[in-house]
Amino acid sequence: MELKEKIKEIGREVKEYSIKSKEDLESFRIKYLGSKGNLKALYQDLKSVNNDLKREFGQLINQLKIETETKFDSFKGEINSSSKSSESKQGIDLSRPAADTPLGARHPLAVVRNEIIEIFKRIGFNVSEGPEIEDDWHNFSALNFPPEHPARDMQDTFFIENGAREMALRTHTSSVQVRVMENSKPPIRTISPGRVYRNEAISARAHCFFHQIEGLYIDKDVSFADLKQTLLYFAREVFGEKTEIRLRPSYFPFTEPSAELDVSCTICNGKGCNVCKYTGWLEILGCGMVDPNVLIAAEIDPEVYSGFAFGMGVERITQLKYRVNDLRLYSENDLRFLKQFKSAY
Ligand code: 2U9
Repeated sequence: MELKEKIKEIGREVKEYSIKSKEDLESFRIKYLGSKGNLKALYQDLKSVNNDLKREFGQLINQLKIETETKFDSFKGEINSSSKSSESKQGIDLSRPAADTPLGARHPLAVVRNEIIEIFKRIGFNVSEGPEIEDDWHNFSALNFPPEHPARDMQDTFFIENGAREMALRTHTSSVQVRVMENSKPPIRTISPGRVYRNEAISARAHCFFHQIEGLYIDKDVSFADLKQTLLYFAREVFGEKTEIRLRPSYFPFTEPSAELDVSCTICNGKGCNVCKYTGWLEILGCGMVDPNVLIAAEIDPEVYSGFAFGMGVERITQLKYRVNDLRLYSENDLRFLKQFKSAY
């Protein structure tokens, strides 16, 4: 057979060669690519071809070699991967339960914050958020803090230089509610959860930041009775339906009259124990009717509208619900502490 015919014939064979197993693949390699294989023989034959045909035939053999090697490589890949997966299929019991993936838990403060948010959402409150770096107006002046009020003192507030303008880390989320009042019209029913900052030495009972939820309701004819009933509903949702409340007079610049809310002790149900210091009551939040000066600052007419407001520390509520006695635990990221709070929220 003429060499050109031979090359074509081997080309056809290579194309049609059926490779179904590792053994087929090895036979294919030996037959065409091996040291005594057909391609080697073709190169041998090429030596005795006339010089003027050498170039053309050489190219044909090179082309065939590439096609043969490509076929070999692609079948090699296929056979390797299919044998691997069939091996692993045999090695694995697919009916076994999957390996346990350890689930994280929400932070206890987030659990309690979310629970409180849901309680107020159910009675028509929305949620508002705002900046943690505030100006004097939203953190103090609009909330009826006089210029000389001690809360503005360096010892209580973290001040920040911002060019010519002095800013502060907000000391309460009431500043968010000032913004809500400025940007919307009554009726307003909003709660503002968020982190707040106070310039305090860190101890078991104090931290330089903590979390608040403040509430604000402004409409026509909002009364102290509305405040009391809202807080009774809240206290019973958080601490159980047998919970009793009492209000004690207090003072805040932004509310008048102001009060503090106690709930019957969740440990002894009011009988007296060391948690409530034998009083039967636990203080949980501050509240009051929004001071007319605060309404005026936000351009809401106090002759037409009235409102109530309240504020609570999420750490305090969490401490009472889960008996956490050291505030530092909330920010130390100790997994032994954090893992204990698996919850729906
Ligand atoms: C506006 C007007 C009034 C929110 C209120 C309190 C009382 C209060 C403290 C509880 C513990 C802060 O986390 S705490 O240290 N808060 O006692 N907060 S009334 O009054 C407002 C809010 C917004 C516009």
